[in-house]
Amino acid sequence: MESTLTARDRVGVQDFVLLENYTSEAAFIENLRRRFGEKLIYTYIGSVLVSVNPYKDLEIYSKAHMERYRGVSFYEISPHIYAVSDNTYRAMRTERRDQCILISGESGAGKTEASKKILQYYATTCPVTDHMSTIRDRLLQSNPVLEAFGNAKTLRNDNSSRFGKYMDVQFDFRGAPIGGHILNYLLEKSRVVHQNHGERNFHIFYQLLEGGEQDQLSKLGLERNAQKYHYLVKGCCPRVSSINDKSDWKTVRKALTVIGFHEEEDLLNIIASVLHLGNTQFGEGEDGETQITTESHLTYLSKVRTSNMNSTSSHRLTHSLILHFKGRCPLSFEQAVAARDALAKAVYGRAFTWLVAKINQSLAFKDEVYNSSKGSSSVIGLLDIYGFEVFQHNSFEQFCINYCNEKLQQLFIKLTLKSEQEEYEAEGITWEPVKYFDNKIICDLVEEKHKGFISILDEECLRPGEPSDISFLEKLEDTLGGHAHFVTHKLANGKTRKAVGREEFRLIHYAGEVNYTVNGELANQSVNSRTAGSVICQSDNQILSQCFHREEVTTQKRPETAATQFKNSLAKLIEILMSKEPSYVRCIKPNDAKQSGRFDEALVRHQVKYLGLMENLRVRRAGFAYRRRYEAFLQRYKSLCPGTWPNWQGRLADGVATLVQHLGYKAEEYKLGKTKIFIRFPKTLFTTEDALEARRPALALTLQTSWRGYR
Ligand code: AOV
Ligand code: MG
Repeated sequence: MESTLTARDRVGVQDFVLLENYTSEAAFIENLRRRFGEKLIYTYIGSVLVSVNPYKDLEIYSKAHMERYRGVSFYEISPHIYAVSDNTYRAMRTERRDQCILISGESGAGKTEASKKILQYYATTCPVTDHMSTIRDRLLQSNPVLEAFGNAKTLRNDNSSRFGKYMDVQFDFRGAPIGGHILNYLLEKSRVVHQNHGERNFHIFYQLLEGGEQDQLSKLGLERNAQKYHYLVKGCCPRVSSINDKSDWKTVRKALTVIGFHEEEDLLNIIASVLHLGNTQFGEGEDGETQITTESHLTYLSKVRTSNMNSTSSHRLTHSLILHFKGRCPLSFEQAVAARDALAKAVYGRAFTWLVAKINQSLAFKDEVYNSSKGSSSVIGLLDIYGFEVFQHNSFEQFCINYCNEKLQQLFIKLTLKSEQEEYEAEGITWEPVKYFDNKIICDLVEEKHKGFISILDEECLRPGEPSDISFLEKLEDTLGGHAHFVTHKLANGKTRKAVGREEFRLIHYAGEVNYTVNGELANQSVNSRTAGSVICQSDNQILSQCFHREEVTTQKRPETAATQFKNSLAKLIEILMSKEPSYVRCIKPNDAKQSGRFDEALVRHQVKYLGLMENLRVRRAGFAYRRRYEAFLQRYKSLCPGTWPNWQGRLADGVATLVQHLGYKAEEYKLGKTKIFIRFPKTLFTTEDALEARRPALALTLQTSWRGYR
């Protein structure tokens, strides 16, 4: 095939493995910067794709581009997310092994965009029959729906995913998409009731208010003005220039139709009820008791919550808000506010989970329809999960997110080393151990039985008496004091540079140090607000009554803490990923201003560090920089040796041996495996390339491979 590479495509090296000075972080970043300057946002580390967010529409995602990457190997064409998509797809088809693509990077780095591009690639290039097109459309349309409910404008990203997502796409034996399944992780529920300055609540609220029809809004008791709702004004940011809520609303409505969604009215009721809840205010009654002072909202709340609600249940909801469920003692003003917010968060969170379940039903592989493909399907999983996060104040949510990243890093180390080792073994080449930082010690610190962070948290939550955030912190100090990755105010003894507050603990993550506040840690752990749940499960609203099961709110069994739940779901995720063959996309954000063309070196350096890219490169380069199958190597260089030109007739391995001997390769420069040649230093390869170019200058630019461009 003709070369698809132009001179511009060859700026820098397109695979870091071929960097001469591969241990130098400066050289690494310089290569990224040079390529980024030429709008070359993709670069490999072996088969890992590094992507730098261009913050502008590059014209590299057309159907024609997709076609160019079909069936083409990594080395023949410039790096691209489509190359990863295609290679993964082909590996699934030829090896019949489930695959997964793990996308990581910090907020705004381009993970979600990458996952959408992969999905679009499959939707466009995979074969489809008529009824399969339904599934294909549903797979694509699940995105706008989930983004409306699970994404929000943050300071870092105008369309930030506030939940983790793992999506399986299932293919039949012909390679056509036939189904899908989504797992969602840890929605940032606190956003429902509070947003930081400059941030918004979830998109859907603004979409409904902007785009909903007038009579629809009246029915829900809503005004077309986000400013009127307490839950929408905390961030002082009702509008975002890059977002058109009105047209997004249309997109979401259409997507819901494609997905085959019939409970729209109930769903709108829930969105509205959260807004009404937020506007429910409390005051003091004559006897000093807490009262609801905004009856009108409560009326709407009860109206929208259940279509034919009787006055008793309305009354009960009122009471559930202002009275303790169990003890029936009146709540203080603050407690009433907290109960209200907890209810709003619970309702929204459950509705989101329900929505995912609903989408899953619609994506489910239906055996009876696709009888022909029974039993022989394979899966590609896409993981788009929050990256490592460090804020001024970090709480339970950041803790979970960063713990998740520790686990994924651990998986990455294990799998990368494993696959390197396996390749060496398969090729009969001695494995040389690699030095790297194993973050298992931090994972253990968090999750070890009895003496890990989560165990201690569980214990403290269950303990009779008056467990508090501070008693929890003391317990942590007792158990974890002396651990190299755990620091508190008391344990620090002035040894660290950055101060640790009295209500904080610090974890030294593989990616950096983070201080977490324990303020509210214990309160965060109760996963269901039983008080309100008991009323809600009687609701006529189909969605809510399905979300809050009666048994759950009446059961005496202590529910799992949020931390334990998260740990368990993460363990399941890791298990799923371990059973598949992984590919990796590492996303980098070039600047904090969301601007195109700006490359902030310090910011990039930081990400290179905590994405573990240098570590990754070191592992990949540990033994041999380059490896190539015998036939490909011979095909390319046979003209350099009279013995192999024009055609080698014997065994391929012998041909390659003859060739490299003639080229003067020294013994320490290469090894011959069973099917591949392994070359230790890029320089060896470059010298050979120079020889080739000297011999065939005219051909050099049209060659099918691009090794020249690596410099
Ligand atoms: P994220 O998923 O990694 O952040 P996104 O995928 O939402 O980040 O990307 C953020 C924004 O960057 C997008 O809305 C686009 O404007 C732009 N962008 C990203 N990738 C590309 C690309 N390949 N081409 C053009 N623009 C792009 V978060 O969800 O916040 O962690 O929680
Ligand atoms: Mg995202």
